[in-house]
Amino acid sequence: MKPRDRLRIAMQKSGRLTEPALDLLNRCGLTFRQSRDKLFCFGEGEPVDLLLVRDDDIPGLIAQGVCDLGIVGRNVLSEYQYTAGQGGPELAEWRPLGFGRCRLSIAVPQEMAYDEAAQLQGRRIATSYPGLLGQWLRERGLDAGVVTLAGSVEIAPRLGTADAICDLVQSGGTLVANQLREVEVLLESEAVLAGPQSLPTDERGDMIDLLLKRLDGVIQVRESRLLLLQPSRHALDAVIRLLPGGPQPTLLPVAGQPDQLMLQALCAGEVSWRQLEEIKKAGAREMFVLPVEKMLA
Ligand code: PRT
Ligand code: ZN
Repeated sequence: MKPRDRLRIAMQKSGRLTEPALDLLNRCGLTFRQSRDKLFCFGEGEPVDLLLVRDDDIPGLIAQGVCDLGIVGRNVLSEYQYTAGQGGPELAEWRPLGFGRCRLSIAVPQEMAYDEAAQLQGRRIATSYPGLLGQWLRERGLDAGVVTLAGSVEIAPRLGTADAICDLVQSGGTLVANQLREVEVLLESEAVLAGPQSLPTDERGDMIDLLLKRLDGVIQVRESRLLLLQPSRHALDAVIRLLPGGPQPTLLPVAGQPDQLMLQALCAGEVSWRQLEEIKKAGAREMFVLPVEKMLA
């Protein structure tokens, strides 16, 4: 294949991952001009283009070298490795992206007794994930019938085509609506940045490197807050002990108030009202919690 000098990222054309994936790329400073057929989006600033496809096609496109990276659910990536991708190049999960969270679980009809996996022996399980389910059964030495369905897996037990199902669960609402209950979790999933095991050695490798750094910054700030407050000098130790996790805080003098300090701390994750109230009680005032927009370590 002719070497490309622009990076190409595959993402879902239309579905649950589309909006958050595009938002994430935008936050990394990547913007795109959408083409008329909406399959290919040309990158405006950086040499990075998008290919909009069905999520199931993403691992294959990376394996074939049509795309350099892809944003896809771990569930789809892992399933590909066990099925269509077997014998092909190994794909790597470069970064977990923190959206599209769900789990691949086995669920049984509510009235079916279930205490342990051995009870699935000889049963029929409907799924769109035969690779992952097959592997899970093999690891436990279980022999169960895997009924592969493209969709509407949850109605299989009612139709009598399966005794149990193995499908994605998020809130659990679909299971409840179909009188099923979750009994085993096979995989915790979220959207991931997928790519080949090793980076290309040309400019695309450099571009991926840059993108990964920006991505790390974006993911980190998404979960970061900047905490500003004024502790009195004598309460400083007590206040610092109560700060949520993060790097060492910065301390500055406050003009005209020798007993006061200005403290600035980066916190990983939310800072709750309760935490603020406790810090205040320990001897701080003028407290602000600010979102962080960009960060480059
Ligand atoms: O057209 P294309 O093939 O691209 O889209 P798709 O229909 O295959 O995918 P889509 O958009 O439904 O999901 C894309 C990805 O989102 C999945 O591969 C998962 O990684 C992730 N994701 C997160 C989910 C869910 N949550 C989810 N709840 N994918 C599917 N579901 C379905 C699930 O299959 C079940 O039918 O939602 C139902 C369960 O939801 P709850 O909330 O009722 O438990
Ligand atoms: Zn799909």
